[in-house]
Amino acid sequence: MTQQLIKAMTAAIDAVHKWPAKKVHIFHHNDADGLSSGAILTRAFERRGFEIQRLCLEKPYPQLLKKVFESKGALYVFTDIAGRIAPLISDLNRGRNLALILDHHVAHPATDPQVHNLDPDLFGLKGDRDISASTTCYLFARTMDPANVDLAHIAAIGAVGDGFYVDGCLVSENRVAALEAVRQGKLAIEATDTGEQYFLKFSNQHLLLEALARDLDILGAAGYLDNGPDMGVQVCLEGKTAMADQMQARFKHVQQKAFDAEMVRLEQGGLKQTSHIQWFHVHDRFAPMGCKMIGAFCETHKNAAFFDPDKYIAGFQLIPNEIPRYGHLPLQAVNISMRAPAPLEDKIKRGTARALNTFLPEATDRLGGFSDACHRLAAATMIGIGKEEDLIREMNRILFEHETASE
Ligand SMILES: [Mn+2]
Repeated sequence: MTQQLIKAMTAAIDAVHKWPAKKVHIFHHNDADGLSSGAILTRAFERRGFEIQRLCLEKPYPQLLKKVFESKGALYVFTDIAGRIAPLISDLNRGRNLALILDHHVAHPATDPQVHNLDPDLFGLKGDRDISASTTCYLFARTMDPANVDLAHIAAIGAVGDGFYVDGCLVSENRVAALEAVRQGKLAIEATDTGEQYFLKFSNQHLLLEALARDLDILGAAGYLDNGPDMGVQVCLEGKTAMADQMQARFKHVQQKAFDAEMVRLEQGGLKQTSHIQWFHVHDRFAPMGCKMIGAFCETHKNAAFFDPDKYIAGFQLIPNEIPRYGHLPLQAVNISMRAPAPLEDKIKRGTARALNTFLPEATDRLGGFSDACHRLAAATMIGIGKEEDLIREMNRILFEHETASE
């Protein structure tokens, strides 16, 4: 499995070396895994003498990809995003640019020979257990140059950030990378009652990896439009600094204030009830934070007393029409994020209620929206502004059809 992946990586690296461009555009996600992936690729390509242009994305917006792939001769690398949409990227590219995808989400093969989808999901590895995007990037970097083995500890940051453990421990390729970092004296593993804890040892710092990953999530998400992602990448490469701590505290404060205000609003009747779904819209009240804040809000507060425990929760947030470092992008879209209160979550796990990924993407498709990563208990998609109520109605329709069909 891993052998096949390394073979495909070797072919992609050959293509990179034959490609005339000496500038690489790295598109990475904004959570701890995406930031550490961006950091590993930055270092690996820098060492090969490439000029680096990093773009941090909350989602791989088709509108953005369309513009990006209008160019010719460019070198693009996507990480922690885009594995699933390799066919779309292939259609947009049509041989004009060289594109590499180092994601670990469920993937589809590329259909353009100039698009190399190196998502381990296509090589028999499980992205929600065996390998994070950061570990995928680490394998890629090591294949490019064995000297990049010194980036193993950064792979561990992303693996812990995504939080995929078996019995509380990193496994498979994630574990191999973590043990390599231990061998180099950059990581310490301590056994606990429930598994393991991981500590990162930068020159004079001893950081609990889980806490570092949560800090990176805040830098990347709450600080998305305010240079948080670049600071996150820097922290991955060089460790924490007073400036990083200050920035993170500032973003956390903004987030807390916005979340508290929204809770008051919902308690005072801001929540709309429908047959199966309770929903609300924060419009631009979470600005200037990124559009994934609505997911963080739903996740944090899904068990609040005012939510009906038997209904799905849906929150909408306007997506900013701006991509940091790229500029204006008229998306005119809203992000919807969904969760379930604990009692409904239990029913989904037992199979007596429908999982979010069985109806949100379908309803989104019917309205011409865009879905990327949807899971059973957490899901998000995007649709055009003004279609919010239609989307709720469409989902209720699917859920109702299911009910009557199973009666
Ligand atoms: Mn990831």
